[in-house]
Amino acid sequence: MTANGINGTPDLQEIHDFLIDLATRAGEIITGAKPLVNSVDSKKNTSDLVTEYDRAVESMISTELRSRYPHYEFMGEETYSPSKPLTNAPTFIVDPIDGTVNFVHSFPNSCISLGFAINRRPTVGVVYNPFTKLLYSAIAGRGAYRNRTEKLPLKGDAVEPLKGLGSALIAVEWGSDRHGQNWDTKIRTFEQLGKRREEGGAMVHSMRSMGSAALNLCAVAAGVIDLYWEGGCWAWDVCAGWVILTEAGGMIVDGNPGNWEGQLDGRQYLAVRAAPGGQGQKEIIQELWGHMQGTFDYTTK
Ligand code: LIP
Repeated sequence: MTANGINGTPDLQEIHDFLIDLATRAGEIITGAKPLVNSVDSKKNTSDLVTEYDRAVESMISTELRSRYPHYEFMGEETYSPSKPLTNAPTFIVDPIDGTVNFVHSFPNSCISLGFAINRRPTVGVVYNPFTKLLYSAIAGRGAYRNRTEKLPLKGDAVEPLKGLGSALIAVEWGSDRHGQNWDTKIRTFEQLGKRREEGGAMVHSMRSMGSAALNLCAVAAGVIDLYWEGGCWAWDVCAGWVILTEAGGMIVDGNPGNWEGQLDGRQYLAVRAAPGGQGQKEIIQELWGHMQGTFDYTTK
């Protein structure tokens, strides 16, 4: 077996350890930065931001990964081209700064999200918030951990069954698509999830918008958030967090009703935390799907 993919099976432990090393180095760039809200560049609109630090971190990470693993593919948020979609090939899937809006406002909830997928299945994941120094990581089949040693979910055997939306804390995100069908679906569903039961709502405990898909998935993996529902993310937002969540006993399905197999590049996701024997996982997914007001459509946007 070789580590660099020239022959044989990828050495997942070696990849995991290298990704942690890269995330730590990237963290130093990010915490040493002084982004200016008023001079930041935007991409498709004023809430879709990119900074020189996103570009510098992606450049460092892609250079290192291409040099060490020249036979694996690379997909990164800042260099992505729709003409090179995700394939079955072993692929590093990287978001240099997930939570860029938080980063430019110095709101300390951003991370480096480094994933590795084989046959489109998230296989290694490393998510590192350099402001809180919390590191989440997992290798498929080998469990998920916080700061390398604390097994996820954090409550371990004491993790509670899911009792439905009425006692759930849910992560949702506003995203940067602020018009049309996808926006309407989000906003109307937020209202429905929050509204009291007498009026047909789910009256969830509450909703949180923390601004980073990868950290949301890690919060669900840790068990401190029960569900995370979003449309509009990309594979680099979710690849690393996906394997961390599923290794922690969580599930991830389609953000639209009915499809129990979430797609890595599907752009709409519903994640649910671990429960003893999976108690209540499927039921709460169906309950959320049942409360959706409309559906997402990212096929043409
Ligand atoms: C962002 C996500 C955020 C989501 C945005 C965007 P970025 O990633 O993590 O949760 O709502 O649509 O994808 O742009 O900060 O890397």
